[in-house]
Amino acid sequence: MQLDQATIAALAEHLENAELNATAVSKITDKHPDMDWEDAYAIQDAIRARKEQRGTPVSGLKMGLTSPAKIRQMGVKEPIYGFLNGLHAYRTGATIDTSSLIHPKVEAEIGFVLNRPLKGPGCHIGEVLAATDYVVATVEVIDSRYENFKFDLKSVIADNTSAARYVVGDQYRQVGGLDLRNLGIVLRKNGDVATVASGAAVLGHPAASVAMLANMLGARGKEIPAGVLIMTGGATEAIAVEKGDRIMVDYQWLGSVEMQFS
Ligand code: OOG
Ligand code: MG
Repeated sequence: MQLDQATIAALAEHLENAELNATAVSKITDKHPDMDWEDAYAIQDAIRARKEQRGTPVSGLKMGLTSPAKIRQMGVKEPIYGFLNGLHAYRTGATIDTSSLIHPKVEAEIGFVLNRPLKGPGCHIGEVLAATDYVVATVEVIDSRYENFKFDLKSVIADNTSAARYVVGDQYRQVGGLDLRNLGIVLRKNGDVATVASGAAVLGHPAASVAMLANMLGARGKEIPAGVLIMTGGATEAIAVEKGDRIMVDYQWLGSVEMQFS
């Protein structure tokens, strides 16, 4: 760790305020170029603790930067993880208010829910599939708190990986017999196809993303709990949305997820 506790607390407050006030700020590594990975996750943890102290439920975990499309778009190479805010969960068909967001984008993701906890090291796809209760179609609405949606890895980890809202489909499928690598995804914006992907875009297999999460958490003495939503990261690149836009994402075998922005 390079930062002291007071600086970590101050940066957590700064970034959470940017989220709550929907105002962009400059990336924190500009002022703290020496911060390290542990500092970045410590700031994220402090934001999580602030929310939990206020009674905000943490409803799950997310991986990010797990597909070539996202890596190309954001210019940062390594998978990262964050947490999901239960107050920001929506069901398919929802209307999402853009006035409390800075510059939202949507990305199609495959969600997993486990029936037992998983902890690395050594977690692999087979273990994830054996522990999966169901998979579900999800769309994440990301909203970086950084100006122009530009950041480096440490800044975005501290900013809870741009997590803002998420929308969940209404078909829960067991993984037995599902070829998750060949699960086709078509994302349409206002009726036009904006981007397409396949499950294999996510680290070769979306369950590999869950395994990587278990291993990343295990390295920090933590685990993935059973029963929470795990978002495996955008299979597609993120598509900017604004007031009036309609998004519909079709997932082979998992139904569709729709939302509109007001
Ligand atoms: C960082 C969050 C990445 C994903 O699914 O790749 C993410 C960002 O792109 O702003 O959630
Ligand atoms: Mg995402």
